[in-house]
Amino acid sequence: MQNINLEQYLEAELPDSSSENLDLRDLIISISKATISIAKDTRITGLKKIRGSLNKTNVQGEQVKVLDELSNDKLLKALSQCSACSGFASEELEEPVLYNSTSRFMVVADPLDGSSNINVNMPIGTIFGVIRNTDYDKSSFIKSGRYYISAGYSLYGPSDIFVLTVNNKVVEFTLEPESEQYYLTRSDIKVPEEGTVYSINEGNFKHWDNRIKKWNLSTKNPQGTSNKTKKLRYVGSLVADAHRTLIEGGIFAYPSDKKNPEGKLRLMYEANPFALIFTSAGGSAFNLEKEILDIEPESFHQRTPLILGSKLDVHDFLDYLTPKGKNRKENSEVTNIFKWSSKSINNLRNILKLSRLKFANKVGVTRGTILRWEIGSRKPNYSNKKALDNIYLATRKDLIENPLEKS
Ligand code: FDP
Repeated sequence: MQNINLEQYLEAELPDSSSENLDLRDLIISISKATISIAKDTRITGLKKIRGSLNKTNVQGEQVKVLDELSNDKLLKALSQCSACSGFASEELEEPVLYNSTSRFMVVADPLDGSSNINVNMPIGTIFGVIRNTDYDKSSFIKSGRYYISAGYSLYGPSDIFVLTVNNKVVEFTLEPESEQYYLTRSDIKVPEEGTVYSINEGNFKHWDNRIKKWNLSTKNPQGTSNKTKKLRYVGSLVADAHRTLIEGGIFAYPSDKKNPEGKLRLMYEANPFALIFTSAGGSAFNLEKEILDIEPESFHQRTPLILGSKLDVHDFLDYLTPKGKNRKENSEVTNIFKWSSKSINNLRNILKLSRLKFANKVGVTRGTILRWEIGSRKPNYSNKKALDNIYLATRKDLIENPLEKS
């Protein structure tokens, strides 16, 4: 396993047969190179005098650290040179940057996550998500997590690692510093069904809803009456806390509270990438009501509560809010699936000016199936939806309107 580098992994996972795969490979390599350069900075922040703050605040009113800005610049530059990337949006930019409106993908990122840990040499990271460019415009950034095709993060810690999800698989690479190459060190990561750690900022206890207080007390079990005690671990860098949860299981929670009524973490470049990674690895990712991937965003920098981790632990937490999973749904379809309804299928066929038979041939089903989808008596399955995605994306340059938006 040691000998497979990131390029080789991507060549096998995203074969040359499709130009979309080639674009995605290019994009991921560009991001990974920027993270290698950021990793080099993180090794010597004290020596390079880059562990302090700049005299300015970002769009969220938070103090910008020198390393925040350096990391953002590195991603911005790397992506501007990648022809597969149509635009970049990040925590450090008030507005997304558009390079080329017709390229296939958009990138969202938190260039340097956990910045309050820079000054004390604790783990920090870079988080990113890759979204399909469906609208040729900045509005492509404001999409639910179901539109993300890939996501990942770098964790700059004792080792520098790069965790990636494509095609529903989650893998980890470790940076070999001399050759400056990422090598595969964990393949097919699966979140354990239940874990022994809970991770939450307990300093916020007094601001929590009573039901969250109840969950917390039961989890830490101060009376020693329950047998479900867990250990507390909280680094305060999302990348580090989430990575431990991904590998060892358990729960990471940053709920909303009286101080942060919307939650603290950002939906587009913190919660959605981790939600895609956890869901792909068989774990769960919710706000306090629904799956993170199903949240329809209203603005790019919006915040959300984030509950991540082992299925059993996340559902146990949610049971304190909505007893016994009332109306709670989980959808394991995490790859490039748009929401295909009877109306959007019909819209797509009409825009392409195809008869039901011709359209059916393109999708690989019968004419009758198309009819049933369009009248709503049957729904496309997972691979049908992938075929519809591909038809939509392959012809998207000719599409004036997005059929998905009209459903
Ligand atoms: P930071 O403020 O240091 O940038 O996204 C912000 C974040 O770190 C996350 O990495 C981390 O999980 C969380 O905030 C920590 O917040 P608290 O200090 O409020 O616990």
